[in-house]
Amino acid sequence: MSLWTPELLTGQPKSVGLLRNFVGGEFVESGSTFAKVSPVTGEQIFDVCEADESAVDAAVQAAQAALKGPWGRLSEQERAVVLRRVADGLERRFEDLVAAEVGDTGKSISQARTLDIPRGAANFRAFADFATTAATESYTTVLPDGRRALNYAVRKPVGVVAIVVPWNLPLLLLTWKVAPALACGNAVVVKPSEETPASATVLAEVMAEAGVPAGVFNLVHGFGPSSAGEYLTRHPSVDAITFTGESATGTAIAKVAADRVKSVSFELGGKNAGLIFADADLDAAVEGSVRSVFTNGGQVCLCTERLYVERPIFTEFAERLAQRASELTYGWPADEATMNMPLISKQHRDKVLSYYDLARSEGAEVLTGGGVPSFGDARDGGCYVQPTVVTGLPQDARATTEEIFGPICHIAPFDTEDEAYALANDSEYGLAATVWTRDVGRAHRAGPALDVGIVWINTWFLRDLRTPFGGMKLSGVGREGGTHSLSFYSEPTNVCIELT
Ligand code: NAD
Ligand code: 6OD
Repeated sequence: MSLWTPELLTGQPKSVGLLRNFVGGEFVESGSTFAKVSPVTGEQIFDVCEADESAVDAAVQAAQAALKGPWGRLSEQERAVVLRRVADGLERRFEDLVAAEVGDTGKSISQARTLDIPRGAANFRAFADFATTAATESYTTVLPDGRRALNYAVRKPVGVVAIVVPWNLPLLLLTWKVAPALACGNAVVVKPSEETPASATVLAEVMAEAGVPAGVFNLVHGFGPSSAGEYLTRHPSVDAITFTGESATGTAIAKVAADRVKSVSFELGGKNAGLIFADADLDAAVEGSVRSVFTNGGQVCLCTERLYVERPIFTEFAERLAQRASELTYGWPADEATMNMPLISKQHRDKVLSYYDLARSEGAEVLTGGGVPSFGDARDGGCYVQPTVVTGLPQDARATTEEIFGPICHIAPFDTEDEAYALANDSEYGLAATVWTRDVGRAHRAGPALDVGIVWINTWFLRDLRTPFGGMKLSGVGREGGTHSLSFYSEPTNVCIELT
């Protein structure tokens, strides 16, 4: 019987499925199991096999063995054919992936259908294309004595890549790294979040169905410290680590990686600013800010948690944003109209609620929200909080400087363009910013002025997969996307031939 039933959408499945690790092309049980509960109801939905140290070692060895087989000798075009089969498979298993993703996260079915799952397949198609069309460098050298040489770079796989990802956009963030890693000829061991083991498991099924050679894609479930995440990132045969998650976890992994000088790519936390100028289309700025603050329950690294609004429109903007936040509909995930989703876990809900309390104790005025909704049904056992808008905090309050990762933003006024950039840049993080203006000159000034990896003008979370993606300061190390991914997931070797 399939594990991926529509019952998962209710957070109340009749039976609890077992999710296994995928090593060397086989689903295997290993070590103990842990319970995965629904954030919608708090009821258990899966038993998950936690990979112990020997299971992680077996996965890394399977990946090493796969690199010695045909996979390592395929051309980019041949690997691209396999990647496109994976994309086809993801599209064929679309509804299973929706059930898996919604079951694990409680996000709305409409978001899973329009964002999370389509991006999984799109990542494989995009990187199949990039890898087959990307050029490498070539130079002709002429020395003073007249000798000439041709230099050209060949791109080789890095080897075994460890991929460790979080729970907020599970399939999207996982495939964003698996697709380029495979396109470049690597073998991977992936460790999804303990909170979201399901869509990674469907991806493993799709890999097998698509004929990806055994050992090229391996999946280990478990936690971070003293569990699968740590065993994987400190495994001596892992050649590179790509990680998305909290900045503090990035620091822990960086220390482990430094011991063996492993190459790392880190996509980390954010405390993103939105700047609303008085000349902006106010309707668009309000609706755009509703999206950028509250999408996915505020649990997107790119979400806006600090809004700065030019003083003449501050009061109107704040009132309209608070009104729209209070209107966002609750509902079950299977209801297309649902807009609010639960936070991922009780632990994360407690953290977010502690920031609601902290904001109040630091002197915030709560314009809307600030508490927990009540349903009178099974969702009262879940992890919901109210979308919240606050104002009145100083720039250095903890609630305005620390990443909360929930459906809350603080609004403050500004008077000049330079002040707006200074306020936005006054952060330890540097991931994303959004600017709302109709002034073309300002739109072009904002990019260079803001110390972040991505600046959106009059939009949010619109992504061309060829562009560099990553963060500055505590928000990350390196860039992925298009040729930037190819640079991380491959090693160039320069070949120099003297032309006699
Ligand atoms: P997290 O850092 O707690 O966990 C992420 C992953 O790392 C999980 O799989 C976890 O099991 C694993 N892990 C934890 N400790 C580890 C360790 N010591 N060694 C190895 N692995 C370890 O993050 P989270 O709570 O799952 O996700 C939320 C965070 O992710 C937020 O800070 C958010 O901003 C960030 N994020 C960043 C981006 C980006 O692109 N910059 C995207 C999504 C999420
Ligand atoms: O769009 C992407 O590729 C991407 N990496 C998004 C990250 C979202 C963070 O939660």
